[in-house]
Amino acid sequence: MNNYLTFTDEVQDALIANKPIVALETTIISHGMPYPQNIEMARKVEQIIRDNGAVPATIGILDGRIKIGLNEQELEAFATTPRVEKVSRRDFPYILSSGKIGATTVSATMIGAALAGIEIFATGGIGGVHREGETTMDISADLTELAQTNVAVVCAGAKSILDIGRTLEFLETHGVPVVGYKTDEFPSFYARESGYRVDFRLDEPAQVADVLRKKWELGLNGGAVIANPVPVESALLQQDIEGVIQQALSEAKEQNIAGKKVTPFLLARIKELTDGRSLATNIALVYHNAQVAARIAVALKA
Ligand code: PSU
Ligand code: MN
Repeated sequence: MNNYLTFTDEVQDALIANKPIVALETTIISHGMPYPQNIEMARKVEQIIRDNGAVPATIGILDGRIKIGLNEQELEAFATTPRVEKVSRRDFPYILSSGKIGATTVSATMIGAALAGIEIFATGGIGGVHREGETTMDISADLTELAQTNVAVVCAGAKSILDIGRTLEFLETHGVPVVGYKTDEFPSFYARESGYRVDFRLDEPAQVADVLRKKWELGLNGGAVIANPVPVESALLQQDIEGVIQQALSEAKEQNIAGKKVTPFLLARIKELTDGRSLATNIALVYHNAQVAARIAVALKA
């Protein structure tokens, strides 16, 4: 196997036995949620994947190695170390070379997963084209990764801190299928609605697995977005959260927050401005995505 990868025994055994595996990212642990909710989420999401018949592989960069699967001590390091680097495709080689601790975003986790031969990845939401992205050119590297790397990302859509319309246009141009899992509407992370439709709706894990199999067997390289709305009981309403999002966005502008600091800043401010309700929603949707991702991973091996 690859010279740069270190596997936990659990993941290594699953790979050898051709068992279903679901990749997980570390940026949501290090930059997406506060301690201690982040470590509780990180542990529980792994358990949900096991309970649904797959093996979890949380991915991060540590000691100059790409870790495919983390032990308890490593998970805690990502949850508690004060200045963990946020790693997207651009940062990957430098962080590996430096020996620093690097939390992988969707783009970097897809790279790690693909190197390890893992096809399904569960997260919260993908990055996208930011609002005013047509002038700032702030477009997440998650989108260009989805254009080229063969990993399906199960997520609750894209946050409405983003320009969802342009995000979907970008994905279309780059040939990335956007599948609605039991939904006709593309979800907006905290909310089940966005005002935009998905390209295709599928209601069964086996159907999703079949689409992925056909895409990759045809050599149509790149990922897919499997959009899975947050469960009703945990959802916020888009109309209720829009004001909070506007405020967080204008504060980011006033404080000249730019580059990779934008998304973590907005997530943290939205949490404060909703008295923690957005965090509860965030955690609930990650759990739901893990469950659906595990079922798709199982179907893909059937
Ligand atoms: N969505 C969340 N929480 C997060 C992120 C997205 O709900 O922490 C992270 C993911 O790791 C995603 C990254 O890949 O933000 C996108 O960052 P940027 O917008 O800087 O590309
Ligand atoms: Mn950005």
